[in-house]
Amino acid sequence: MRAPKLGPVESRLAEAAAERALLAVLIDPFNVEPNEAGRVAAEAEAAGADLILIGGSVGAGLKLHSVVRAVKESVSVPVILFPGNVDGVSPEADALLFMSLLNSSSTYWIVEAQALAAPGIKAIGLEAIPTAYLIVEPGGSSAAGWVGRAWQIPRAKPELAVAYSLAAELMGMRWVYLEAGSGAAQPVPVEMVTAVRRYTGLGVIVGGGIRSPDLARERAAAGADVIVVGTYIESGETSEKVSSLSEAVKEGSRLRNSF
Ligand code: 1GP
Repeated sequence: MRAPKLGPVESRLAEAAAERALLAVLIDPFNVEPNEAGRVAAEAEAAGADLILIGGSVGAGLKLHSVVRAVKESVSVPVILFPGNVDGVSPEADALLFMSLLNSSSTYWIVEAQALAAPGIKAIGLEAIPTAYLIVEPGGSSAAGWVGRAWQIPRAKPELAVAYSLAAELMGMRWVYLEAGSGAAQPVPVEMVTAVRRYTGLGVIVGGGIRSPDLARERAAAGADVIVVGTYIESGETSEKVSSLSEAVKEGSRLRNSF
């Protein structure tokens, strides 16, 4: 057996997240043209985004590659894929969240899509970051939850998020993505973020419905390592919004580190 070793992108993220929570800007390649994606990513980086995620629940087909290329040409922060299915893989990216939707009721989203994609990922040498993907209420009715046949975790049951996260940790995953669904009316509860942070050693990624600096600050303070924002930024004013979000995530991190 070869001892597992973190890839360069994951090492960089883990080291940076140990200092403070990171802000990820999510670009859905289905919604945007490559030039626009490059411009938004460059503005986001200049305003303080720590990484760019690219992906979505509905595949963008071959357009994914041109969006990833345009973003890569525009930024120096890591560009990481957030695949919605087997077609969410591109050799142009720096790494990929290799996700299993652990609370899906379909084995396809837990392991079959991953098995179908894995040989291709290995063949192109793309860094895969092992990540549990958990859909939290109200995410069951979001695109990711509906497509992924998620048996959503109730908002009032942080212990269930902890149980799934512990299972992920014992299975060797290193990150958990707590997802309330794109455009969610309510983001993942802070109590759930705190509980997963407290009872597991996983890196904690939180996304879905974070549409204000306050919501980002609270989740960074609760122990999130990465705060993901997509929809809020899609409506424009990228620089202003990312700058306020970045400040809020830094402030939240100071509270997190004072626990
Ligand atoms: C969705 O968690 C991401 O998969 C981001 O959600 O679009 O609501 O920011 P928003």
